[in-house]
Amino acid sequence: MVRRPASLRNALTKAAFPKPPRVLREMPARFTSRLHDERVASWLGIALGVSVTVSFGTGLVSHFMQHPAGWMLWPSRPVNVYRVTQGVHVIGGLATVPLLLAKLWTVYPKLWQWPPVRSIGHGVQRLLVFVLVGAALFQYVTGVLNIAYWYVFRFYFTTAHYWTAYILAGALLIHVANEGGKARRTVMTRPHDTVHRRGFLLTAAGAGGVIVLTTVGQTVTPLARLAVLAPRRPGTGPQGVPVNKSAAATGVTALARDPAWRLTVTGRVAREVTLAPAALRALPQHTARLPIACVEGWSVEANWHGVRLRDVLALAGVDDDARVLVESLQPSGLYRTSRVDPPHWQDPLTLLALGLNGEPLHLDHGFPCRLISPNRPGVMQTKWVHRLVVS
Ligand SMILES: Nc1nc2c(c(=O)[nH]1)N[C@H]1C(S)=C(S)[C@@H](COP(=O)(O)O)O[C@H]1N2
Ligand SMILES: [Mo]
Repeated sequence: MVRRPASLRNALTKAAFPKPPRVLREMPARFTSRLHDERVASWLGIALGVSVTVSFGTGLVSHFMQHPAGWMLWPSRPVNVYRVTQGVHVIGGLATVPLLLAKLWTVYPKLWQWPPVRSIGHGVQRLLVFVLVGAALFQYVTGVLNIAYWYVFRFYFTTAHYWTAYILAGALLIHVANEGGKARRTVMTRPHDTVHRRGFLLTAAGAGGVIVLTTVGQTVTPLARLAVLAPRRPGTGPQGVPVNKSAAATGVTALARDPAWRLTVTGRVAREVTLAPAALRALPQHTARLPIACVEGWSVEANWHGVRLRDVLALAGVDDDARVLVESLQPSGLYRTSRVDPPHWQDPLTLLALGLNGEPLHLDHGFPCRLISPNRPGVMQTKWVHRLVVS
């Protein structure tokens, strides 16, 4: 701790904070539970530290898969990487909420300490704790609201959640540097009292476990029936696959049903190609069993039927290192296009799907044609495709 000259300390405590207000003088009497204690706070802190670190790592994967820097080439295999990292991110994050609440409850008497600031060092430390708590609450609250489609916030979720993650990670790092040693020593020594910490900690962990059990079915299909808290479940929606954005919601219905629909390949190509539905069906047809893995944590595996993207690009004669922008009929919206890099478009499992689970593609799943590719966020599995622009 930073030591200040006694005169400055006295000035801070005596002059600035002469006497605590009455509510604060009476407050400590209300914190009767012995669970507001160092050991409980330490265990919860360690669990939160691990969980936030995992969320940060999986969150970065999610961000850079969706917004790859120019030099980043994500592999297309194993097909389920994104499904697993994003499932861990969302379900792990949900399970952490009770731990965070338990931790805040445990330490909240410290909020009322008097004087609020004892020295400059103490003031900086407290400020960092406020940043830590604020960033953590922001991440968990916006995360939960986002998967519940409750967009009460005015800002764009993805950007805010991404940048706040760095604030949270930085504040956590400093917090671990300040308190980590103390927490480690605390949990390493044996307690000699009769405080019932174990019951409290197990309750918080159990609440997290219940959340996992009631949401994991949104991505682990055999547990779908347990997924009572999950916003999306396998088996719901047309052709057994949930729909996020319907054709009606995006205003593509008329365009998608237009008999004049054609798929065109343009940009840096040897020859432009225009394919009618019959021409697409005349190309070699393939089936790929691949998941739709939404950023919101749900995922569903399905059988997709259609033509290989690489076969279509070969007709136009594209370079091996080409990048392809897949464009939707959708007139506007963030997810009307997606970029497909060589590892993905060269993968034989990457299809322009014309069918799903043995039937022609449903309008809400992207009829007449949608992209489906392994190890890729759901938002990049573009529906109602009509143009491939090569660069
Ligand atoms: N054109 C277009 N494609 C899109 C979207 C969209 O809004 N517009 N949503 C994406 C999202 S967020 C997901 S999770 C998947 C969902 O696919 P599904 O509706 O076939 O299940 O489609 C993706 N493709
Ligand atoms: Mo999604």
